[in-house]
Amino acid sequence: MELKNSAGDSATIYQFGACVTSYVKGGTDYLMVRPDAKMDGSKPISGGIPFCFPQFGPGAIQQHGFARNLDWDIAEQTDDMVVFTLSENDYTMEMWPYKFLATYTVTLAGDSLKTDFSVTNTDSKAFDFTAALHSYWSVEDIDGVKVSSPSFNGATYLDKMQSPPADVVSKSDSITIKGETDSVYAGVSGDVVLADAKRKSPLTISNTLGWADTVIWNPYGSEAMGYKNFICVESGVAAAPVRLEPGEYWTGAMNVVP
Ligand code: TA6
Repeated sequence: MELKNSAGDSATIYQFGACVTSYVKGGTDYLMVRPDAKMDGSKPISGGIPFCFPQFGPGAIQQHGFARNLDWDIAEQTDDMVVFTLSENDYTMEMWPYKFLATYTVTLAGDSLKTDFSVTNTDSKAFDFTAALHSYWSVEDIDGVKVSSPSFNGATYLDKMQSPPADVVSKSDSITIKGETDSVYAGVSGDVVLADAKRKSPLTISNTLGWADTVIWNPYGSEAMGYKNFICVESGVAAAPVRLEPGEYWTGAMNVVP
């Protein structure tokens, strides 16, 4: 489906995985879909803003969880806003035995793309989850990219390129990509700014609620994945799980501000 606003901006969203695959403002698409992505539902969409829920990364259930593998329901839709919902079914219960209601609202505002993700525990027992918006931001050239936030400086990150993965303390407030990178920064939230040397103005990934951590991923050198033209700067609760008691809910809000 496509959202449009009066400024001429647009966003394309697939019901499969509730995945936003493009956000065009002022003629620039700020999202990227990998050249090796499958768009036919045969695997999760590798691009745009895929969902990782109820598990980020490898673990007890399939990589990145099931939310990106399922058709979400559309609860509400206007020209510039859509509300998706997802709840348990036989497939999810077999993998993760909890009842839940996930709600994802995407709004094409005049100045930004707004996302709100809420999870409610509708079960009679507590559950833990991790999650992320595995956002693929388009860039002109990865070698000219800098990702900044004051909270990077002093943050501990899990460097997944080490074997085994190891905690490292960051000594800088910005990140450039010099090789394959897969890092989970605990406590990096708020405004994370993505500057691209070949673009006039930076993109702000504004985490206003819930999303507590930031994941940086780029498969540097992989032409098949189109590594030169994207960086994943992911808004997550990935460093530590969120626990929800029956009836409790959690909300993560992330706005993309060009
Ligand atoms: O978020 C980083 C990461 O978990 C990497 O470890 C890498 O595997 C990537 O996501 C892509 O995962 P996918 O399952 O979409 O191929």
